[in-house]
Amino acid sequence: MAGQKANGSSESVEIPEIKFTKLFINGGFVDAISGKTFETIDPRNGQVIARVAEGDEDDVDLAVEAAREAFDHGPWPRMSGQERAKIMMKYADLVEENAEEVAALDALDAGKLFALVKAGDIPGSVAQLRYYAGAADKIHGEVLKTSQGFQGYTLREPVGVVGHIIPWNFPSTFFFWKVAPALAAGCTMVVKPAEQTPLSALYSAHLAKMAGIPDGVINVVTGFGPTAGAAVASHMQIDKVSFTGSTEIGRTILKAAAESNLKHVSLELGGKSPLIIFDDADVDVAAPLALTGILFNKGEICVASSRVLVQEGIYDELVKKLIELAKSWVVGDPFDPKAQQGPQVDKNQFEKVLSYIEHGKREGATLLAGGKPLGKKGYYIEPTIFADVTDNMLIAKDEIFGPVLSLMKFKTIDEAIARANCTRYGLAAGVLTKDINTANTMSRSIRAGTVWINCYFAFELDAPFGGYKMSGFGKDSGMEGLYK
Ligand code: TXE
Repeated sequence: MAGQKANGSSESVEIPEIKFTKLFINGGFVDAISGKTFETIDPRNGQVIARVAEGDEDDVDLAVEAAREAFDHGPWPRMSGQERAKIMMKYADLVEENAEEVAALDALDAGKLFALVKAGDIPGSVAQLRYYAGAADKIHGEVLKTSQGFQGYTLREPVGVVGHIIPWNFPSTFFFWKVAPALAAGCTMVVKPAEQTPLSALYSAHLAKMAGIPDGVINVVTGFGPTAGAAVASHMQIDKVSFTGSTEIGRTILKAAAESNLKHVSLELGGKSPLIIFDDADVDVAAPLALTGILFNKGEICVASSRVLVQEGIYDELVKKLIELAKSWVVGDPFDPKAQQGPQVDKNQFEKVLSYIEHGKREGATLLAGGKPLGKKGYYIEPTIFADVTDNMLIAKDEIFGPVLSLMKFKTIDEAIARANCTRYGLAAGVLTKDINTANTMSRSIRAGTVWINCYFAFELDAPFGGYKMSGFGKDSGMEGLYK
């Protein structure tokens, strides 16, 4: 790595030189056809990190042409699973070897904690590549038991050219969550990273080339949602679009797919996940879990435990502990190893979160901690806790996507189930209890794709991930992520 020292950090983490800022199409880095570029901004200070090629419909056309050619006539879908696996393993090794540089790009672009990205997001991405590499030669169909003397079988075939539209909160993680299973299946693809965080996707495309992934298999078109993203969603030559982002844009994507070529769609959208803490839970375990459930990645995570429901018997004790912990929580420069929370990704998100905090105050929720921006520059926000939140308040209903926790008190298990389900979302939930019957009843009664019992954020490679209700449909991760 070369470059300046990370601003404000107490250790000598060097921020990387930005090497890749152009579109990656058919194995090479190219300017946008329009010649346009856009700024990617450092959320620590609002300054420009780099100017990046601004792809639009014409560039998406070129990228799809390359992906189409690579799928229809190229070697990738025609290789054996083992051959693809070998290249994917090499790709995983290269990501691992360059973990520090990729992590620094995500920290810089998204305000994510450098140490956590290096220790979590990047090893997780490497593991995804290795998991799906292992699956590449095990994609079988079935022999069917037919009547009347006929033989029948099914074959699992790659869906074709896939469009991946990804968000900014986990730039590398989502890149590999989407790319790895598609590679294993023999698909080719066009990735549209979020405009806030284009850098690690371009770097990862360069590593794909080094690993020997044939030209045209992975293409990356950086640019904005309404132009580049919309062109992916409505493209007649894309066979599937896999989207992670807001519910609002999820709806737009589905409409575009319906109105173009009826391409397959999978949507991983927002959430308003409840963490339900019963009287028999250990407060010393529950309080830190509840706090990190909302503050991890500064609340910019679709499964944040943004609603914490606490049974009345331990409510006071838990709230006291939670406030103590929130007060010692360190918000600071994402390159500083002592920081536990960096800045929100951009000015829009920063302002959105602050406006929800103001809503909470006006709606009559009790502010127990935080509630303000932090510092004079950058998009930092204090860890914020509201109590006495009712189900119909906006802060209980909308995905805030920031460090803002809504606390609610409940009496009975039936009340907990009803309130947990009182949301248009259904992505995840957590339950803390020592009673197996309570745990089982809750996990079957909560309408959410994932229910964690006595843990939170317990992501496993082989566990499928996806939502109910307006959190979307389709799956990422696990073998279902490969099949759906
Ligand atoms: O999301 P968008 P935004 C939620 C979270 C957040 C809110 C808004 O609540 O506060 O969404 O964030 C691309 N056609 N999540 O505005 O717009 C866009 O370029 C095609 C939850 O950033 O949905 C980016 O690549 N694509 C979430 C991606 O969609 C379009 C993660 C996501 O951006 C498009 C992020 C269009 N018309 C936000 N418009 C999660 N589930 O983890 C935008 N895009």
